[in-house]
Amino acid sequence: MSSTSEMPVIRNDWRRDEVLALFNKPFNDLIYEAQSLHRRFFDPNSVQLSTLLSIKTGACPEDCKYCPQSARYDTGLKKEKLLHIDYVLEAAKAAKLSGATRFCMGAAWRSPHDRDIPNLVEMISEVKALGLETCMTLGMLSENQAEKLADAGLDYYNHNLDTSPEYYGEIITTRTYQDRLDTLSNVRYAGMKVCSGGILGMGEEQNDRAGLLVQLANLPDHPDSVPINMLVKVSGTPLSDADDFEPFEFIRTIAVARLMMPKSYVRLSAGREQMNEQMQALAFLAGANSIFYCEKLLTTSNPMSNDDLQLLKKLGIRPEKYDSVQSDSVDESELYRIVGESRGDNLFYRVG
Ligand code: SAM
Ligand code: DTB
Ligand code: SF4
Repeated sequence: MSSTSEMPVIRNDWRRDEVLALFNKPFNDLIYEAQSLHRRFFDPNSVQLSTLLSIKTGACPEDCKYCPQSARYDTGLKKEKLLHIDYVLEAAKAAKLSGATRFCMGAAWRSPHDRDIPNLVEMISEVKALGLETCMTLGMLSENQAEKLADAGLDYYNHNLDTSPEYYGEIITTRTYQDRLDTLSNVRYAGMKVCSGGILGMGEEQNDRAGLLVQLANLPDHPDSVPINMLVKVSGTPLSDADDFEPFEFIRTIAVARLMMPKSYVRLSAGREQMNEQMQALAFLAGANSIFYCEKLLTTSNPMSNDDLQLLKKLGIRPEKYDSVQSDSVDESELYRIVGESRGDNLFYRVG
């Protein structure tokens, strides 16, 4: 039983000064505290695997300075209309076969058109029928649109705050911070799980990283999933020449997110291809317990699945299972054998 003077672990009243104090603890103390709290709520040797698919690519009217999909920047990206359901299902089946438990579908929209909703509803129900959790990220949602996606059974909706309220205007001018908070509130109200995080390495200061985490942790409920992306610098975007982000500061941000939102999945998200194995291991030590898995993010590349499985194996980390998947799916060792064979190598190991 905790004494009354002790701070509760789940808090929605974080102040920026105390968050900055966490950021500035000695590295070993910070990581130790984050890992200790992590162990109270999660299996420390388990990581959730989500696979992304871009279901509508490029030609986005928004001006997010990091994004290769904005129509305002010449990034050489081939634009594509909303994918046919058959293509989406093939990709979802492949993701499941590779061991992912969640399938995240992303569209380069400011917000979905109402005419797209029936197609999206079909994608949700058919991907779910494969035994995968579903997630979508489609831009801003009205209350009504959020309800329709929730009724279709969408498990998660991803909508990032990206950075602090003060720095936000340096990155995006075509929608406001409040627009983003309103979408998160519509998603929560409709009963879907919230996935929301941000991007590091866009020229923001530590104060902005603290500000982002304060916004996320002081929402009425902590997001169920918190993606922490390292900026992927794409040629043609205004942030293509941003300075490299300091690796230890990245790890510190993961640890502070873990301490502020102890029950949330903290996802080591975009940018893993630019991180070595040691850095990813430190991110897991700091409390990250989810990754984007399979060779592509939305439009940029991600580490090869086999490399990820080899890393998890070296660290003794098991891919998390999804309860409803278990009864009708091949067992984990079989999944690894299939992934290994499809790459023509001999990756076959039993986890757990
Ligand atoms: N268009 C929708 C939106 O913005 O909400 C959904 C797709 S958008 C690509 C999803 C998220 O991907 C963005 O909010 C941003 O956090 C992340 N993202 C986009 N480009 C990125 C990059 N170059 N590096 C890291 N993260 C990126
Ligand atoms: C999130 O926070 N990161 C993902 C997902 N949510 C949609 C997207 C990363 C995109 C990286 C750049 C690209 O591949 O286009
Ligand atoms: Fe469009 Fe989303 Fe990219 Fe912004 S982040 S330009 S809204 S696809």
